[in-house]
Amino acid sequence: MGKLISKGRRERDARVVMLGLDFAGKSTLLYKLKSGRAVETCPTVGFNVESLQTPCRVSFDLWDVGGQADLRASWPDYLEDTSTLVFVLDSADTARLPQAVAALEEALSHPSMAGVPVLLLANKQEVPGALAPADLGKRLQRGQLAKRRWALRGCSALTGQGLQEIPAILGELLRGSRAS
Ligand code: G3D
Repeated sequence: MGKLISKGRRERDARVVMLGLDFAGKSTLLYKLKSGRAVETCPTVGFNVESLQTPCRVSFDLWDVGGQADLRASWPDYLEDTSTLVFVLDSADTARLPQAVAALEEALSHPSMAGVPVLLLANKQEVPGALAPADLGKRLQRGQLAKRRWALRGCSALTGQGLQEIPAILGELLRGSRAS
């Protein structure tokens, strides 16, 4: 399936895959980054994909892959040829944080993810009581993260807080992954 998914993609485009548990805000982020608007979403069965650009005009396809428990088994199909992984965390859902951290660790253990940089997005920062990125960072496992470049940023797909800098951060991570 991974080969099928990557077939036909323009050579110059990098492939950025966005994962995270269901309800973390991936689809909302994708469409807010694309259009600047928060759109109403429904649970993603399969994937959504949009082409975006970094400030240095590097084009990349951002894949939003469904995160419900039964869909997570298909995550490895999307990981082949990934230039950078974006992993979205729901900062307001502390109850499911261990599950999210375990899912991240499992995705990063996939053989095709060796050395692939990661942008962790601590979404829903505007929700009262949401974990701040620094506190969330303390709860991450350092196993797979220690083996690659990674960045952690807080954001809100609903209000747009922290989204402006995401293309630039992805550009940096993509430049690094292309150089290595
Ligand atoms: P997913 O693609 O990761 O499964 P969605 O998540 O993008 O479908 O979002 C799940 C729900 O979280 C949606 O609410 C969406 O509006 C909400 N959401 C996404 N980002 C934010 C955010 O930054 N802050 C807040 N408060 N909510 C957010 P509904 O109610 O439409 O299901």
